[in-house]
Amino acid sequence: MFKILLIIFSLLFNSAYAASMKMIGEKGKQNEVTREIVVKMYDNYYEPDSFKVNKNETIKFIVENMGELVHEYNIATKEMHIKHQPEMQKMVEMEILLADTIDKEKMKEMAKKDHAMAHKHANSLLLEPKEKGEIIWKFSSSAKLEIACNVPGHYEAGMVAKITQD
Ligand SMILES: [Cu+2]
Repeated sequence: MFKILLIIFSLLFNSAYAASMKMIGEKGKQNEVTREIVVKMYDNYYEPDSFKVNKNETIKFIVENMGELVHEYNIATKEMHIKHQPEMQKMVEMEILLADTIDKEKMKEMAKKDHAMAHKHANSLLLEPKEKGEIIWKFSSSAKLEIACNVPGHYEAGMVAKITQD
């Protein structure tokens, strides 16, 4: 039996982000899943590195971190990823996000002080090496999306997968 550890986190949740969340689709329901896609995360790329989805399709992504570093699996627009990156940098500076681990205690402590920090995002996973997670996502929007890792340096290194719609 493998241990599933889902770490869905956020920083600086705000209404602008909430508005853009709707633009990228929505959290899917298990009984509407039509496809399961297994994705492996390495240092620093995804396999597969591109996805074709149909409008309104609900997909379950089963994500496993095969690398030696912490990686993120985040479904969003390019603009949202770019905006999210300074927040990830802040997590590194606060020593919550380390190269190969996440300080979950510190993350919890921070969430107590700032409830915005505790808000869970349905569109992203942050996984330590050997961890697995799942995201069920309904592609109800036709926005241009990409899956990316916003751990500092990884996006720039090419840790991004394109999503295309028919
Ligand atoms: Cu990464």
